[in-house]
Amino acid sequence: MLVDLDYFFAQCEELRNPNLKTKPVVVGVYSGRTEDSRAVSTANYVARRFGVNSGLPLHLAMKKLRNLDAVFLPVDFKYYKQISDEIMFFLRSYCDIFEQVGVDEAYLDISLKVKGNFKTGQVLAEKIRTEVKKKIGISFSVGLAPNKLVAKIASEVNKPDDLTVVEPGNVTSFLATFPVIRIPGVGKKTAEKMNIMSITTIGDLARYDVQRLVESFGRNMGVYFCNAANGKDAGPVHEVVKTESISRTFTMRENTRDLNVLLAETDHLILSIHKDLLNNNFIFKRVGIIMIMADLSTRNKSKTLSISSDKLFLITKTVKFLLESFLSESKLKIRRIGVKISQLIITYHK
Ligand code: TTP
Ligand code: MG
Repeated sequence: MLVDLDYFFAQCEELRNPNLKTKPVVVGVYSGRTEDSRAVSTANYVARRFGVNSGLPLHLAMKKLRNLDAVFLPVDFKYYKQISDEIMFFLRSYCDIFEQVGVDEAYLDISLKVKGNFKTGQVLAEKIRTEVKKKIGISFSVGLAPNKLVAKIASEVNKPDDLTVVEPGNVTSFLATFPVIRIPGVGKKTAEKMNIMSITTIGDLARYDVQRLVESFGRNMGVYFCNAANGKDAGPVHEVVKTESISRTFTMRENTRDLNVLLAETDHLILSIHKDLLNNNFIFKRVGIIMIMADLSTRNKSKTLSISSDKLFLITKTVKFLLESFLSESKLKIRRIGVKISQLIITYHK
């Protein structure tokens, strides 16, 4: 399930002042140095009927809503965050794996909970929507689908306050008629380029030769567009973990700059870290080394990988790379060495 809270900042304002519900409500933010550069952060659906959407310069919003008893409010993020936290806490209790992706958006993996049954999933989704509305007073839209990509697109179809279910057998027909811009990662420019190639709908894209897509958009994006258009997305719902990192350190028997001696010690540290990682179902994205030098100063070096992983060899390889480059930069001997992995994510779908 993808849950996206409806017109979130503005709905929060309506929650504390229900009189606003029937009026156009615009929450604005300072986007620059002068008053004139203020833009609409979000607007309720009453205001949207007059063409007022996120990003519109505030003075234009005012023009569009002149004489309509519209209400303009500043952003009170602290208050919105409080409401968001309350909802997210509640949503988390209803799923197997929870991944929050923004202040008003979260993926819920409910596969185990509903034993893969979409009808049961639909009942659960409706139950959650009703409960949140009753308990907290906020409405949201849900996309329920076999994977994150389709759930995201489905959540946008019947906004606000609705549930869209796409069962596995209906994925490609569901996607086919939407414009390509609905695919996450297809922006205005990419859509224009696709249109020139006679690709306007997701269906057109799904039928297009993947090799030609690769030629036009590069290997990664070409393959991604082809998969996405066919409703394929293997990305798991994963929880970003609060534990920032796992690290181990070791004091060298004697101060050294010998790469092989250092690698022999880091190998032990890495094995221990990796065991911890597997036991907790974590994957990591960043690998670092920590050195306490002979003069007791501390140095750090780290590298972010292109994808999250649980692979031992990636830690070993990165540590070696970091140590080599560190030794080429510093002349001092190392007294204590440490290895750290961070940007951890918990996953049950390895
Ligand atoms: P969205 O979920 O994109 O928008 P929304 O919740 O207001 O409306 P919808 O019913 O279509 O989901 O963004 C969530 C919040 O993030 C939104 O309430 C305000 C903020 N935001 C901005 O501040 N600026 C922006 O340009 C956008 C898109 C959102
Ligand atoms: Mg929203």
